[in-house]
Amino acid sequence: MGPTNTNKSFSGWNVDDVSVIGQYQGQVIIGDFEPDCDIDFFDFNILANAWLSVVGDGNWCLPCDISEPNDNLINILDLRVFTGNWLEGK
Ligand SMILES: [Ca+2]
Ligand SMILES: [Ca+2]
Repeated sequence: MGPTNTNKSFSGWNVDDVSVIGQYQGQVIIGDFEPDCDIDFFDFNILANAWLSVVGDGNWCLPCDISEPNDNLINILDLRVFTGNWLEGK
């Protein structure tokens, strides 16, 4: 099949119907709240804004609840996990 244009189209599929789309296959880093594949002060800022929040609080941040197990509270247990991964990534 050949390419399509405004003058003529072919039955079935055409070469310009094919596209290649990349997909990120990298590792998810726990604590990468600002998802850019690293853990830095941007992520810390998000954790700090959610500090001592619980479910239902205005500053609650579900992704920040990274303690094991999750306990619906953002506190030192989450900070320990976060600092353990500090500067991971890029
Ligand atoms: Ca990040
Ligand atoms: Ca927690």
